[in-house]
Amino acid sequence: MTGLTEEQLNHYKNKGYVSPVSALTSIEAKEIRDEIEKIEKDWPGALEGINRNYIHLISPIFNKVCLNKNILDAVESIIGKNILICGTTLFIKNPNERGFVSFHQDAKYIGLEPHNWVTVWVAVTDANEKNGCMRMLPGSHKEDLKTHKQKFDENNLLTRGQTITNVQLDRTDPIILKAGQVSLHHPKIVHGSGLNQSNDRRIGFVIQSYIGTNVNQVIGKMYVQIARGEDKYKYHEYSQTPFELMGKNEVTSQNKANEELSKIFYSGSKKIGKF
Ligand SMILES: O=C(O)CCC(=O)C(=O)O
Repeated sequence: MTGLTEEQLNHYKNKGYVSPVSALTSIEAKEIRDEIEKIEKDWPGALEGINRNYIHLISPIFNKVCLNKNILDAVESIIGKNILICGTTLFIKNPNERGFVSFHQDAKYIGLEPHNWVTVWVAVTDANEKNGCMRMLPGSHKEDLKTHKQKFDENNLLTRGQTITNVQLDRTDPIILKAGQVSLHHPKIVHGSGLNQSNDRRIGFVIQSYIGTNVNQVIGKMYVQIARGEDKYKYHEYSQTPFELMGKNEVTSQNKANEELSKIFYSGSKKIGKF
């Protein structure tokens, strides 16, 4: 295992994120983009709303990304050798839309305890300040979970539009990535992203998240796959590896997982958002 260098690991421990980490080639990143754009063309709506989640269950190409050795080595440096994939999400910002992500902490509503998990953001396209890359508030992962306002803004790419207010932009670090590079962030780090002001799409394929096998789901039920090591705890349901793009079994398996995910996302909320 290669994994993160000591410097990268210290950065993660001190700041709550590490970036950029080399993972895929630009050709592999383009393969993901092509797969996304093929699905959008051949199955309109198939990646929208709740269906932007668990997309590694409907495509062998997306599934392969989750098993990428460079990514898993980096993840292993943080959470140890017994690793489950417990979700994927697409964060797409098209140039003509007003999509943004309010500042939030991932651990707030997801019910994964303890916090032995990490999120990997795979740059499918380049991500930079012009096209609305993520911004991290360094060190904020050391603080408690904060109050989030549930705003449900139409252009917010988060489920409830959950927002931590009064985050000073000039105290945040931009996560600038080339297509194929990844960043890794801690469950409690405060992060968000602004508008895409470029004339191309900004696409993030987010493995949300890799969890240690010792991590339970305290709100609902989650579908996982083993990425590395051994699962002695068996806390979760297992989903099948996809063999065929958008096959019947693959779509059924995604739908089942998303039905449960939706219950977790909106647990205790009076309103249901569009994702
Ligand atoms: O893609 C973005 O801009 C935000 C993604 C995000 O919040 C996350 O990966 O946790």
